[in-house]
Amino acid sequence: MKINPMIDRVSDTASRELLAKAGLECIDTCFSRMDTQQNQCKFGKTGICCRICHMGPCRITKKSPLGVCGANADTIVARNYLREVVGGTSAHSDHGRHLVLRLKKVAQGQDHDYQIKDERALRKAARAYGIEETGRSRNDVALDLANLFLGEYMSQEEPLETLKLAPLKQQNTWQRQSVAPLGIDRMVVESMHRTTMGVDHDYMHLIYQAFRTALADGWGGSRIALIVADILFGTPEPVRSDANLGILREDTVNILVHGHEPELSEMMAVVVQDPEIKKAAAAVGAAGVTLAGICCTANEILMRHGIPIAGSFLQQELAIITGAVETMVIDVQCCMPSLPDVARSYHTEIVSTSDIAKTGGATHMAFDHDNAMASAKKLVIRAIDNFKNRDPDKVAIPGDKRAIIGGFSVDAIKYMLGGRFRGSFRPLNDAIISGRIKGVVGIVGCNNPKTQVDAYINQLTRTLIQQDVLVLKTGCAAIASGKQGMLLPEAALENAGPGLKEVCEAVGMPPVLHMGSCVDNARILEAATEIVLEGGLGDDLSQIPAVGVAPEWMSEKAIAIGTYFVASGIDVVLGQPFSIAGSDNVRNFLNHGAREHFGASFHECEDPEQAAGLIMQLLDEARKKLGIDQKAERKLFDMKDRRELNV
Ligand code: CUV
Ligand code: SF4
Repeated sequence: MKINPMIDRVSDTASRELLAKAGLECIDTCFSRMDTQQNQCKFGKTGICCRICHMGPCRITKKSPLGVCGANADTIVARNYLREVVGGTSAHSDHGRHLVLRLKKVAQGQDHDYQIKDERALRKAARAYGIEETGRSRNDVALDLANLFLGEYMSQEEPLETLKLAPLKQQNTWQRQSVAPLGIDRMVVESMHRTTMGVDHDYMHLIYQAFRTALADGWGGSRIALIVADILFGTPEPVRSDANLGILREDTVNILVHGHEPELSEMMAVVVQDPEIKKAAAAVGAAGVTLAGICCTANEILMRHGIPIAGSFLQQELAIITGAVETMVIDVQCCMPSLPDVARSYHTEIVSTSDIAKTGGATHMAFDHDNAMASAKKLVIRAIDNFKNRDPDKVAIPGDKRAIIGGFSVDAIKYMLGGRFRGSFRPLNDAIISGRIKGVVGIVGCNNPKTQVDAYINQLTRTLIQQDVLVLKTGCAAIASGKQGMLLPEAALENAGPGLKEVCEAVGMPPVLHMGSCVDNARILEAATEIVLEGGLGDDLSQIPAVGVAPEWMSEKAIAIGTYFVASGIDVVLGQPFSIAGSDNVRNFLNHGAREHFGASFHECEDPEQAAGLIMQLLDEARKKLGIDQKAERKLFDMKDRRELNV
């Protein structure tokens, strides 16, 4: 789909200005490369291209319905789908693994730069996993927890311990359907084995393995990643900041951190406060150092430090085109290999830092985890040194930036709802039962240059809050709302329906909640679990009026996330379909059949208004089943009402 003129591929003014600048300066971006890639392969798109062995590649057509080995479309599509789930699961889980290994070092006293920042979170997690914590030192508890988490990766015969954090009935569903995952690493290796030539050919068997593997992501790697990040870096609390490229400053050294793993960015956030760094910046004539984030790293350091978000996935190239970025630090996931090419036209240095990720043309400076502070400092000093190379003639920083509030961990939501001493989801459950809030919808995932950036996400968000739906956000979908000013309670409340507005005002909660990065989608499951445990809305996740949406997704990670949502009983609406259209059987199961076994399925919907209609219908169905579809009296009960009710 060609969107013309070029600048209409993006929505916000900052991106529009920079895309126009890219045109004038003849800089290629993903948007122009999208055109070069026109007529993308329809075999790939529908999942019927197989490259698993070298008798192929094979593609399925009417005339050639079988690959050389005899594999049909169902087998090929299901195998490809499973491999994508494996890709996504690996990404989140490896991120989690790195954090667990860090926690272990900290617990062993081998780490001088990181500490256990949130002891309460540590002890809470320990209790959840049945680790004795009373009267024990925090390092002892942390070591046990780290070892337990490593076991979650390595377990060969026992299902994941983390599954026990789900409602009991949910666990039973997974048992009954035989999708309770064993160790994360085992699931990934086994899935790769099963999809290699001549192994697993039954499409249903393959889909079930995709569900099992995805659960090892949502209730394994991702959940573990966020638990450990909270312990090491602090559980997020609501924090004010700004979003969009207007946060860059002409008079400061500008450093962007981009990617996913929070270890380095956390350290950078600390280092830029160092008086020595401020002095070094002054020495090169800069007013200081501006640190900001791109993609999910942005979400991580926003949530914990209030550091501004420079932009989302499809703004990574545009950020460099401002001409005002000294250094872009990248690690893993969603960092485009084009970055050094774009940077070549400016003074920006792209520095890759992860041992597992190098990019041609980027400077590689491996992040020394054992000397994290010194490593982060080195990067900042290098950026300061680069300030003198900035060409003022090439600088154009857009004015667009919006105030935002982020940092809504489940603990923070509980606190908002009930206060420090009686934090609970009760007020939310009551609001859902009374119909003031119709349901909860998670809008998550990436941007994709196939459609206008942020357009679907933002329109859907508005329509849903107008219809009294509480919206939870993560990833680039959260950044989209931020850039539109919708992460500010006042602005969002203006757009909210009367019921949602009433509740949000009563408890002081915005109607659109920024819950973090991609791994933080597991926080949405955690919130859904709290709703179930609080009572009154069914006893497993499939019964609560909740839906997940990935409007503009592009990553394999989104496929894993969508799959673990459905496998957890939560319906998922996709703005563009998975690559499964080549098999009616696979598509039918994912879009319909899954409902019978898991209580949820996928839905494909390319139009945001239609999606909103579908979501309201799904929420209404859930409400009807729970018997809460009758219009409740539109009044919050006070103490007098309660006494009269005799409760
Ligand atoms: Ni991990 S996966 S584009 S940064 S949300 Fe953003 Fe989020 Fe998708 Fe990547
Ligand atoms: Fe072709 Fe079968 Fe080999 Fe796939 S596994 S490439 S379908 S021969």
